[in-house]
Amino acid sequence: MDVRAAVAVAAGKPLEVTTVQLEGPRAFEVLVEIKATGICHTDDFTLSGADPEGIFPAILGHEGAGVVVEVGKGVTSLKPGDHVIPLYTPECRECPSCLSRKTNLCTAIRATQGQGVMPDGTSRFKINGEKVHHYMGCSTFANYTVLPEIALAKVNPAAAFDKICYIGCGVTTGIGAVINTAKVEMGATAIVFGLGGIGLNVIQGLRLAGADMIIGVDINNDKKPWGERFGMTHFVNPLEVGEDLVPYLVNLTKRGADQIGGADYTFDCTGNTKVMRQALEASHRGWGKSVVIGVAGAGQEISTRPFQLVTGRTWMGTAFGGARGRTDVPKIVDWYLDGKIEIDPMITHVMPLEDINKGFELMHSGESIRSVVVY
Ligand code: NAD
Ligand code: AHE
Ligand code: ZN
Repeated sequence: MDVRAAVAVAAGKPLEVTTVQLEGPRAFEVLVEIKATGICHTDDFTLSGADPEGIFPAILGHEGAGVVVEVGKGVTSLKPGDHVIPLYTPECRECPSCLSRKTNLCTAIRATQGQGVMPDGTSRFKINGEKVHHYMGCSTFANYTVLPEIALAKVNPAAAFDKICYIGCGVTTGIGAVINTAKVEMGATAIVFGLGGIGLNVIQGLRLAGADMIIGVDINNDKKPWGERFGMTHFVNPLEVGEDLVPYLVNLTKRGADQIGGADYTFDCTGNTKVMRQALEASHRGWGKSVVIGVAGAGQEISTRPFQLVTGRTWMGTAFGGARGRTDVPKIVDWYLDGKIEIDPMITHVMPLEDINKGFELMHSGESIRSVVVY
């Protein structure tokens, strides 16, 4: 069938909105009509050429929501009409990783996902007979796409697609980093570096977990009211502190009898490796946990003095907030429907597919929190 898609033709070039041919679902695959998709910084990262796994041409997008149209042979858990959220971290419930109960990083189809193809090694997308790659197993910048059954979470049909698409990455990543990865407890102190589409969800996750002191750090002062809106208690602009950021933050987190300072939990939501180091070193001696969420480009590395770890800090990372998609995503949709978490105010811009490049511009200028494309 012919579908409308925004195609990433080459690194650093704007997406081209055009007609693409999509083959129907093969065995254990599902055809989904995508109704809405968010634009995440990771889409921009791959489009920029910084992603070692970036392949062109490809149909990017991994933060979608839609409806099942057709199921391939062998599909048992979904049927036409079901509302679904695509999962770039699938949940097969059979691979050693899923069975370990120690990680959400299902390995059933990760290799082919990274190669931009379906699990059988082929692509369902073509333009005039030429192969176009899938992206993160999702390709939500197309109004129809094909995904493996294990990469779809069935969700409550009462929820609006143009809001819950954000649960497909940003919301789950931010809240999950707090609850699943860091396991933040009531009364904790925390520092969130980068108050964009992910960082604000870390902040609302911290509020949900009952953290006392939630410090937001961003080089853009416009993010201050945004952080406050979701539970931030203090804001720091590194460009304005007038001294080294780490000692400044350590000093800020000194409380009562504890004059050592440093936050119980810190989160990098920037993808900047220098910020990742600051986040680790601003965590508390003896027990601080620092979670890397941001994605850094090919060739970039993190470093610190090993003494930072010898003295009890833990450096950890999270993908999709440690969430097991088919199990956890439907619950997060219900949290949204029950008013337990907020999504609507973070969706600052909505646009048709034709204007998708505008969504990337709004991200670059720092004007948007999340742009959502509606089909
Ligand atoms: P975003 O562009 O919406 O937000 C980034 C924020 O960081 C902006 O507010 C920006 O002003 C701020 N910032 C930039 N440099 C800074 C600095 N030096 N100090 C402090 N703040 C700074 O991006 P996003 O969608 O929130 O994504 C954030 C990062 O998380 C990206 O690297 C993205 O690829 C990654 N990500 C990771 C996962 C995961 O599963 N690990 C999931 C989604 C996104
Ligand atoms: N392809 C990149 C890594 C990109 C990356 O880390 N992706 C995150 C999700 S970001 C969503 O916005 C992730 O899930 N990682 C785990 C995985 O298996 O990809 C690279 O550096 O090669
Ligand atoms: Zn994302």
